Amino acid sequence: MPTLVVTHWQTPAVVARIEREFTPRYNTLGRPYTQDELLAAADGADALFVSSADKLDARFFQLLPASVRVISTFSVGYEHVDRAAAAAAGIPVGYTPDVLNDATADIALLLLLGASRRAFEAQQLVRSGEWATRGTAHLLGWGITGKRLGIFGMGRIGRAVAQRARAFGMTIHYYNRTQLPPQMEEGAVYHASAESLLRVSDFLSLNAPNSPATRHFLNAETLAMLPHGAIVVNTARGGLVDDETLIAALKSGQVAAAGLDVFEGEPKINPGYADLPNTFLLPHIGSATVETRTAMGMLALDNIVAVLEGKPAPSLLPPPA
Ligand code: 8YV
Repeated sequence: MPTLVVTHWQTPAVVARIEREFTPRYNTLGRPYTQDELLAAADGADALFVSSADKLDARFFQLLPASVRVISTFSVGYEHVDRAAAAAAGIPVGYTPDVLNDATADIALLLLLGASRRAFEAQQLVRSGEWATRGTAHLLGWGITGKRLGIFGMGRIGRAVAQRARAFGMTIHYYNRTQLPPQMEEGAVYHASAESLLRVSDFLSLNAPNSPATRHFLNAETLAMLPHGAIVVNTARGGLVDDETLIAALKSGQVAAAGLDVFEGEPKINPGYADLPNTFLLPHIGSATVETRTAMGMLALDNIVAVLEGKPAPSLLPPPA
């Protein structure tokens, strides 16, 4: 059986398959491998099952043992993989698109509602025992029905967010590099520029990948384009947001509330977020359901098995631009 390095925890169903089909080498350190530890573990292995915590840069592919024939990452995001270096080394890299669309879009709606209905403050009131009166002035939030939701990045997850938000009576606007065909837009209003989208976004959902083009997309200049009192949610990557400027906007009221599942530099987050009452914060759990994590693990393994058997793999990373 081929030897597989597994760098992170997997669900019991995925582990059972690994045990059936591979000779596994598990990371038992209780933390991600350093790059050198991963390279050492890869020595003599046929395949690597990694995650976004593993940095697969040019150095990694230069030093990768020749035994390794395929790598698959347990993520849809692939900013941790240098695709040009992988291609130069002749190593196919699989990833896990699609299977996490619904789970991640669910979390976007949880953030949207959690932020707009002030769920953090409400939880605190109940749990602290300070909820003493049946006051009608308590914790007034902002309704979502009839509001405009701007979606920055109308890919698979963005469209799943749109589908859910429509059911809440929101009007969907979006910016994407290319306009979608009408059957995929389902009535959503296309904006050819991000600025135009921002100007109408009562609510803004970030759903674009992290790249040099999207880094710090949300900054002092773009936050000022939002309608005053907008609500921002992010299930994509923390790198899309310039934290200090969002925190300033949350303090000034330009942004009424933010729901964030992802953070630049996570798991260390800018402490300014935790000090604010108008943030609803989650620890990157967009894909964290048993069903989704199992589906991601199975897809990652499907990629590995296909390449090892010389068959077409279901989801390899697109070639570098
Ligand atoms: C995972 C993710 O939590 O798929 C992605 O890109 O960010 C999440 O689904 C993460 O990759 C697990 O390491």
